Amino acid sequence: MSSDEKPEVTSARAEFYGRIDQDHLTPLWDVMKDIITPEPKSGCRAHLWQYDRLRPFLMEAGELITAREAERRVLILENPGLRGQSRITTSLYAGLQLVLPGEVAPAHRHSQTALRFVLEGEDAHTTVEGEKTLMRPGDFVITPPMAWHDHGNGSDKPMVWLDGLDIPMLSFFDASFAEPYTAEEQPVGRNTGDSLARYGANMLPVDFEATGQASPIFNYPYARSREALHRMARQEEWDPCHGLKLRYTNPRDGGFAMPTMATFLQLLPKGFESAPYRATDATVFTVVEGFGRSEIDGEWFTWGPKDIFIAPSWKWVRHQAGEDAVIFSFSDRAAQQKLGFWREERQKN
Ligand code: 1HN
Repeated sequence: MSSDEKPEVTSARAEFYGRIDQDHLTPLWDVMKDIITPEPKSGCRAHLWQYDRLRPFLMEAGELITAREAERRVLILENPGLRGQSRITTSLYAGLQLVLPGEVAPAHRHSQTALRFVLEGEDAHTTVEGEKTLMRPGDFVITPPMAWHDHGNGSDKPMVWLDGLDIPMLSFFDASFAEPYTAEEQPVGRNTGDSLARYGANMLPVDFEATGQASPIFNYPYARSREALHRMARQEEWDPCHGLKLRYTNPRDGGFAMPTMATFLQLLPKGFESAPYRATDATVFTVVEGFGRSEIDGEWFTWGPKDIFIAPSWKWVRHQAGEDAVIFSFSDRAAQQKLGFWREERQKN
């Protein structure tokens, strides 16, 4: 576009703008430079939350309110540039959820897609559409749109996971629907592990027909994903920007596991220094193993296990691993690629 300047507001123009304003009209030439920017311009800021700082607040919340009363006992991670909007990035919601031993988070369903990434605890469960899965640290669990889901903790330790939902996207489209189930827990009609056996062995039932766009696998266990990365690492072939990075897929078509959100697991070997990278999908990272630091939009963030950090859209990111590190991440890349405007750029190291 021609220049950064807006056309001058002469008194005749101002008088005209005032008159058409009453008819709910406004001149494009006065706002065009603000709405069609040459590059992404976002309120979303780079930020890191240290798990050690968050955990005591979460446990305190555990004493203040039950999972039953809260429905979901979650502390929302609000981007410092987007306070009050329940957003971790412009298009995504994230929070830390606590389920204490003996608790139930009651069954409900909604049009938003949810992902869980387990940070702490062992063998608490979530039930999705009649199948219960036990969760362990590093497991990536999906709740598809309008799927009934409830959580419970039959173990003797608190369970904490990172929730990621496409709430701001559904709000943008005014497409939010939600309803409670008629009981606290839905009936379990399938065996634990059934969907992983059926859809997660690089095979599909011979006459498989997909219902909905989300993956029919709803727990991608960390043990398997980690094994894949560590085995691949022996080959010593690193992507300059990502180290080794795998995306979670839907076995139906090899696409992302969820329709709106993309999820990834990457390994950065000890001493690795990635080349600067940027993309239009603002990304939420959480560290599973290892220590390191990342430079995002010119600022360094030092991270360790369970820390959560944000890379906003189109800001340069580079990582340095102090020891072998495994990092989970999610973004709206699945939606952006379907709609055809996702973009990335790499720098040479
Ligand atoms: C939800 O259903 C869960 O099921 C977590 O655990 C967080 C945030 C907003 C709306 C629904 C869950 C949520 C949520």
